[in-house]
Amino acid sequence: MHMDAKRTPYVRGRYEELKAPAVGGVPAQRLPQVVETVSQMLSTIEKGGLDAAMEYSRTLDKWAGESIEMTPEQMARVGDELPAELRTSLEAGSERTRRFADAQRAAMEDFEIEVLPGVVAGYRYRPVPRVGAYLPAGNFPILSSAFMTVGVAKAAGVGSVTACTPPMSPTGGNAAVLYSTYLAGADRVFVLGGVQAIAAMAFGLLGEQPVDMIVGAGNAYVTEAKRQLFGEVGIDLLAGPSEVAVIADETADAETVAADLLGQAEHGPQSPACLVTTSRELGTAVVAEIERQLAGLSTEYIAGPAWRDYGAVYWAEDRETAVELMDILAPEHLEVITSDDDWYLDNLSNYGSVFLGKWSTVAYSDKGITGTNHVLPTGGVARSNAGLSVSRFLRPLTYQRVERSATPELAPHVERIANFEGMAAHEFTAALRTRWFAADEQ
Ligand code: HSO
Ligand code: ZN
Repeated sequence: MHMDAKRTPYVRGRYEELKAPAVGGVPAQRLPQVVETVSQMLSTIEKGGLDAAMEYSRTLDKWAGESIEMTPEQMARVGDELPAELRTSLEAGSERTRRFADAQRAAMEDFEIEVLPGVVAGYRYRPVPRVGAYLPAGNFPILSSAFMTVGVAKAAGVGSVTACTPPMSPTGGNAAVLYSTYLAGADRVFVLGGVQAIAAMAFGLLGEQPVDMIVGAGNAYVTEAKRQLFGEVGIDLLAGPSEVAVIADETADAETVAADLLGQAEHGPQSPACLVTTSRELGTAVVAEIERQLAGLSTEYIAGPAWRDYGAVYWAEDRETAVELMDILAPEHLEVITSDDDWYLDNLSNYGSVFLGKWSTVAYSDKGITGTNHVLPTGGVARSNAGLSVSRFLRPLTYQRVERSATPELAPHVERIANFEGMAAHEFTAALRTRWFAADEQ
């Protein structure tokens, strides 16, 4: 997410770097060793089928169980051992994410216009038939991921949603991840992780046809598997390290800004966190406050290196310059803590999801508690793509209806263009309509 000194963009106003990243730049994607390993695993699994996938699960994830599919009876009981309060919070996250997605679905209306007299065109939204959701359970088992992937797919009307989550013990998955998956309404759930899970879903090894689309974040190997399978199967996006950026002015307080920057730096040692501020005083105070908070943070071993290597603070002379800088960064998450947050909302263009005001924080959405999705574009991809939402699972499929009377407005154009291109068969399809029309055929 950081601005690359070699490609310093044109920004109208003045700005200065108050804290430069030590490394900076987006962490390298497509590491040759990862590319090679994943490619070999995919071809082994494509040839060897489920047996090969299971073999990887046994060696890489120490799976020792019989069936990897959770039965409906097992799923109904996965929450039994969890603390009741945690269950309540997960239920809140699941329910709110679903509420937001249901409302978005209801707002997505089919569309039809008369393009010219006698020609009607439109589209109808149709859900992707089969979706596979990957639910990681590594260092941090992200409990809300199922709401964002499985739950939103179900809200979009996807008929079959298969979920895969890695084994966390020789015979089972992470109970809390599975409970979230249950709440989100997955149709089938498998305890299978990594590249083997992505391959099994894409190649149709789980007793069903291949899935049409794979969604959900994972480690570098999972992401690389999705990249290599793209084209064969639909992919939501390729997530890099989670990112946060904040725009703040002199009305923001350094403690809040520092906490929210560290709140995502904790994801990994390559997670960028960036502040753009119109107040030098605030910028300097945040740099000091981050060091103070890091000293007491149990995840300092992750957030500390992330901040030192990828953390940045920019001062911008005015809010227009702040917006230009931020639109270049195009961060995954963006917080705005200023005296006029709505002005920024109206003027910013590139971000995955924006959080307005000091009472809002990224973690609220991370955990599903405000209802918006946390599967969002990273590494500047927010310039071209939005995050996951029901619209990603719904395809606007077009149709057209043409009446006889419209023929003189259609066929001659197509005949002329096709003829010029040398596409004789195309030309004939239109010429045939002209002939029928002239013969007064109904
Ligand atoms: N920030 C992550 C999602 C998450 N973080 C969930 C914590 N829990 C990607 O948006
Ligand atoms: Zn997060």
